[in-house]
Amino acid sequence: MSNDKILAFTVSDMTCGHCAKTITGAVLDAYPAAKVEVDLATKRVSIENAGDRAAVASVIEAEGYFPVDA
Ligand SMILES: [Cu+2]
Repeated sequence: MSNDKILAFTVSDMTCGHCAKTITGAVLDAYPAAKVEVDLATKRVSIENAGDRAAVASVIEAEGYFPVDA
């Protein structure tokens, strides 16, 4: 199930390029058609064309990070 709304999370424990890559990869594995944008400076992750907010948050949490609504 996908839709075209944009979800935005702040992930405070996303501290480096490796974290960004891990999170991006996990979201794309779950939602191959998604578009993921990461801004490390603001710890913000924007995700377009994925699942609902709770499901996408779960994917990020499964990697060991703690996304909060941004
Ligand atoms: Cu990192």
